[in-house]
Parts: sequence; structure tokens; C-alpha cells
Amino acid sequence: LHYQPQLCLADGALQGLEALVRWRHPERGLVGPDEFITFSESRGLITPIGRWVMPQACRQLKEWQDQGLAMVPVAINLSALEFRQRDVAAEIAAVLRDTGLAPQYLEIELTESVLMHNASQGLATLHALKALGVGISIDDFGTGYSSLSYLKRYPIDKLKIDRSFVMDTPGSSEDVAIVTAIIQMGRSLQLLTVAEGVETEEEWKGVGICGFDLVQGYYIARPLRREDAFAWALRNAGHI
Ligand code: G
Ligand code: MN
Repeated sequence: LHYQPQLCLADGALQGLEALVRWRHPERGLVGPDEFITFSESRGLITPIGRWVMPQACRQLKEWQDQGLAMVPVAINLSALEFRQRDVAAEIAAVLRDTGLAPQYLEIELTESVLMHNASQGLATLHALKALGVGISIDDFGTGYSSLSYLKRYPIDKLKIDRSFVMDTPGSSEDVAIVTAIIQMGRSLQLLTVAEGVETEEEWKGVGICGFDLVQGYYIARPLRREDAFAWALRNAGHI
């Protein structure tokens, strides 16, 4: 598991860490989730992977909090298949109990398509997670089915706006228009907005002007090995 910091755009304070799974391949080195999650789902391997990731990330954050890390949440990505499992909220509740992590320090990231494909059962699962006190973020926002009606029905906390909108923001008036509208909508609905995948100083300045609440991406930090993530968080929180 690697961890990527998420910062408050206004003051640079650490606002969260996203846990990102990697596969250490003997020949290819570190392989990212894009390359193996779909495969893992098709081979029935996603359940064991998820059952490893969730407690690992929660235990790690609890340990860091006990060692003086700022009290911020860890975000975990749930694949479509994991989200569809009926007992996902119960499993998460058990992990929180076992690891001692307080529920407000866990966030679940879901893509729009996951929500669209599981409409009624998905709603029940989201409410169960909400009742636990766990946060819910929409990942890659703007690239899925983008049915805006779910924003009013589902108990969502954060919109993570996909990198494709962030990438060209400084130079593209269309992207600026779309992003600005999403941010305003987020504000009205009391959702935090996150700029995903900020890679350059130009993009950093662009997302700042647009008024995002939070920011994440290579420009701030790559996903870091756990030792490096903790050191980074202690060194940089609040000083960017
Ligand atoms: O779907 P999700 O947004 O959770 O995908 C996260 C993936 O994006 C991770 O595998 C991570 O390594 C990658 N990532 C994180 N920051 C950046 C970035 O600034 N640029 C790009 N291209 N990818 C990023
Ligand atoms: Mn994510």
C-alpha cells in the first residue's frame, strides 16, 4: 500500500491520505491498480485484496495518529464488485472495531459508474456507511454517467474532479467553465471539491484560481511508500 497526501488548497494543511494499492511484480516492478483491478475482479481475487487493504490502511492510520500525525482521514478505493457485496458496511464496521480507528477518519471512494449500476442497493449501502460515520467521496467525478440526481439522493461528502478536467484547466476556457460550475454546485450542496492529478505548477495555480477546496497529485507528492508518507506528512503538513 502506498499513500498519497491530499492538501487544503488555501493553507497547504494536510487534509487526508489516499491509500493506493500496488503490486510488486518480480520483473515489471510496481504495477498500479489500473492494470490489475479489472483482472483481479474477473478472477475472483478482488475480495482477498480488499480484505487485505482495508484493515491494513486503517491500522496504519491509527498507528500514525498515535505517533502524532495530524488527525486526517485515510481514503480507500472500493471497486464495483466490493461495493456490491451485501455485507460491505458490516465488514467495514468490523475493521474499524478491530483496528480502533474512529469512523470519521475513514473515507470510501467510489466512482460514479459504481453508484449508477447499483442504484437501490447502493443507496442502502451508502446510508449504512453514513450511519457508521464513514465519509463518502465520488472518485473521477465528471467521467462516469454524471447523473446529477444522485447528488441529492446520496449522502456524499466529497467530489474528486477527474484529472482530465484539471489537466488543461489553465489553458482551456471550456474546462474552466465546467470546473467552476462543479465547484459552485459542490459548495451549494455542501460537498468539498478535490482537484485530482495536479502535476505542474501551472495546474496548481489554475486549480487555485478556480476555487477548489482540496488538491492532490504528483505536483504535491506521488503516492509514497508508508515510511516516506509518514515522514512527508510530518515534514510538510501546513508548510506549503
Ligand atoms: O481512480 P483514482 O483517482 O483513485 O486513481 C488514483 C491513481 O492515480 C493512482 O494509481 C495514482 O498513482 C494516480 N495518480 C495520483 N496522482 C496523479 C497525478 O498527479 N497524475 C497522474 N497521471 N496520476 C496520478
Ligand atoms: Mn481514488
